[in-house]
Amino acid sequence: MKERTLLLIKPDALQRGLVGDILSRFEHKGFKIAGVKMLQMSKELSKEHYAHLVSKPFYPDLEKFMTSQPIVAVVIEGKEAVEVTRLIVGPTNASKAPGGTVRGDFSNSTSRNVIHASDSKETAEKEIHRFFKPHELFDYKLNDAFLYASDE
Ligand code: IDP
Ligand code: MG
Repeated sequence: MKERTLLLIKPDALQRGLVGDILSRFEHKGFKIAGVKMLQMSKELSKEHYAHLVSKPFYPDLEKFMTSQPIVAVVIEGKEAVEVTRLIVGPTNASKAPGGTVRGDFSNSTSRNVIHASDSKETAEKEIHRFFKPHELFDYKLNDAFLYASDE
């Protein structure tokens, strides 16, 4: 039940005033915000976070974009947080993302797709550690009885 994942609300979303709309989708789904902060990514942090993409032709644009303006990093907690969050976010190419997903509703671009979400439990652990110190994450009570049956 205590699964956690990392979201990054990207510079395009902050510039377009979409932070509240995006965050509310995860709250309304029943997830808990375990941590939240604004930061501006360095080039080094971008290279670490997107290590799987540094050799791609689009990487220079991705790095420039992600480091150009502040972002909002969020740790989301709840049942199957990694998988469900990816479903709410939608596919990488926002042009093809279904309506109802964050990317489908707010973007028509692959490179300016408003949000990042960890893609596996292992990645989530690493990414949370990359962006948050332990004391920046909060363990507080929500009454889960309103969200799930006790046997879920
Ligand atoms: P994801 O964000 O859906 O997990 P990844 O493949 O991990 O997708 O790529 C990370 C980010 O790199 C994407 O969200 C997008 O901003 C950017 N990106 C991925 N593929 C492309 C591409 O083909 N062109 C431009 N940007 C891309
Ligand atoms: Mg990814």
